[in-house]
Amino acid sequence: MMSLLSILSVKAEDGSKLWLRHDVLRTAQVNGVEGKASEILKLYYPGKQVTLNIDASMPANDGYRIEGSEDNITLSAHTQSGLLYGAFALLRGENESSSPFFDLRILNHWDNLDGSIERGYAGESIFWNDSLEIDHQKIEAYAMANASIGINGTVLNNVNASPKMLTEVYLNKVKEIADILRPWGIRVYISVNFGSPKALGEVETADPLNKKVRRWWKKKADEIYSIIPDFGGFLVKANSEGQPGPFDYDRTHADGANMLADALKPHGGIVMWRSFVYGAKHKGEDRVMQAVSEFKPHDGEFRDNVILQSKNGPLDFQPREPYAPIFDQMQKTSQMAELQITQEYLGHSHHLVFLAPMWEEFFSYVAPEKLKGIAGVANIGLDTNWCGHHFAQSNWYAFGRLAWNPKMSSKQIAEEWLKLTLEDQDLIAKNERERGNRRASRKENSSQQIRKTHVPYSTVYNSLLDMMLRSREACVDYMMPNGLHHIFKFDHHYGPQPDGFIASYPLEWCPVYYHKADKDGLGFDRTSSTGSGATLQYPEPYRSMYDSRETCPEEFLLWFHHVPWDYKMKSGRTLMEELEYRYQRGVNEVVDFIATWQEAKPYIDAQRWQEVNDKLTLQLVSAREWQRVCTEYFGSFTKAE
Ligand code: GCW
Repeated sequence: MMSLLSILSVKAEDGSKLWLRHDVLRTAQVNGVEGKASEILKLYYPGKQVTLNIDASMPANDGYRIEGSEDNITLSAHTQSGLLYGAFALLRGENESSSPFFDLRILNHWDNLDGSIERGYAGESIFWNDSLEIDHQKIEAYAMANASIGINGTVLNNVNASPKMLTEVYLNKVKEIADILRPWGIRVYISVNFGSPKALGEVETADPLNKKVRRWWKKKADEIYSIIPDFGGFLVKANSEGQPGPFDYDRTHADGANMLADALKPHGGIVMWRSFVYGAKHKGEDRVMQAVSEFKPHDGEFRDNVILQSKNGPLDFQPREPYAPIFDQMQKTSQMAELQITQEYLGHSHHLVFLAPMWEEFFSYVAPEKLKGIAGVANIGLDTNWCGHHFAQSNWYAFGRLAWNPKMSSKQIAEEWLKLTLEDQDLIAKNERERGNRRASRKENSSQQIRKTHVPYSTVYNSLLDMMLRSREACVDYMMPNGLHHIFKFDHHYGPQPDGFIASYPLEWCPVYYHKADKDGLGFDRTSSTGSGATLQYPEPYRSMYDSRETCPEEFLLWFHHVPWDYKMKSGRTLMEELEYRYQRGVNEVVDFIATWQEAKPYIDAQRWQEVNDKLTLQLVSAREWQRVCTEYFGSFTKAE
């Protein structure tokens, strides 16, 4: 068996070990059931006596119970996975029992079969490449990382799915991957192309009410389960951004989803049907309203193994959006939230942006109790450090921890991640010693330099924590403050293009459609009286609050209102002055992050320090570009005659 040792004995600090940097091998006495949990404990848990115990009387989920004293612990769970999660909790130094909030804690990989990744900024796919070779070692390391934060499912391919995924060659690869992931408690799922039976030339149509089509999917499901008995199910993007779907045959989303659900049902599989739709049935309507318009009439029509999967906001993973009202509107349909871990609109893998505060904000509007599960669009690729930016690892980590417990605070998550991932006890000790020595000799030499480079670790730690927690708001400020949205460059969604308009493109892709700047003011009027009426999709108290310019929170002002340039904001500044102030504040934050990182230098290994520093330099260039382009562009309207 390939040992875990070989997975982890990678060179010093290149980020490849993620938050699993237990490099001192210790022996622990482990009694009881074997499996990944005992393997992990044997390797990493300090010479302690841990008894593992499968307890069928515990609730039938992945929870665990930790009992006993420090050096004589009993870890119990209903499932093997529960033991594994408990083992990782012990490694994090926890001693409390816990069980997962969501049963479905799933990563979505937008990986194409040729190895490229849609909106991936950390190298090629860890699963797919033209030679169809599976890197077992890599995938096992991936599995362990996921298990360590409680993730229990993964969708292996892009929602813009190739019909080839359902052919024998690829399904055999899915099986190979499933076999590696299974011992780590992770199920595999795949994205399917709705038009597959037709695209593969096996049936002349993909009409979901056609008997041959239904038979085709049933047989396909049987085939999949014959090789992967614990297969999870399908994720589907239908009639969205050019993907085929039931509308092509004048059928409904429910017709389409239910056909797939019926095929999977005998095997216990589920369908995750996405609500990310626009430009199909309700073309011309305000884009943020279209999901509710399309799905609401079918609430109650979906099978019980269909889950509607919606992005956190009604538009598209912007740095800040109000929550998507579909979560309130669909009352008889099971729902999941889709969060984006990869930073498509938040600076790719160049910007340091910790996303947990954004997700915490989402859960403050949409109670986790409303949801059956949670999906995160992965930021993982073949880069040595997995995520492109060392700090982007914290977003993968945060997603897993929130999927386990959506009530965890982003501060708690950041603290855990920082300690596990960045702290180096030897470096801290060495520098604290040196600091002591320097202090002693300060009488002779009290230069600024010494004081600057030798900030105590506790101060540095607090600044790093603070930097992470402020980073998302900073990004909102330097990109799109006060409710501005989707003013990105067309092709890569990295830099600003507020003047973006291409006549041959759908209007919903053009920045000018979203900010509606003119000589009178700025912002998208979505009010019930003079605008699109999107506010009406929200229940009270949000409906009235968002509908009125006076009560609308300023962070969403330009999302819901077209506001005069000289409108007085709460700060006393005019709208334009406020925007200028926010853009500057965002840039200042990045300057401050760079200073924090400088202070942290003595406490961080050289390679990771340098790599993060290089990225911060780029982030500042980018933040300044956003500031300059946007303030100049919007400013030009205030000067218009
Ligand atoms: O925001 C858009 C992205 C597309 C993505 C789509 C979706 C997978 O720019 O790249 O396609 O969302 O979520 O389906």
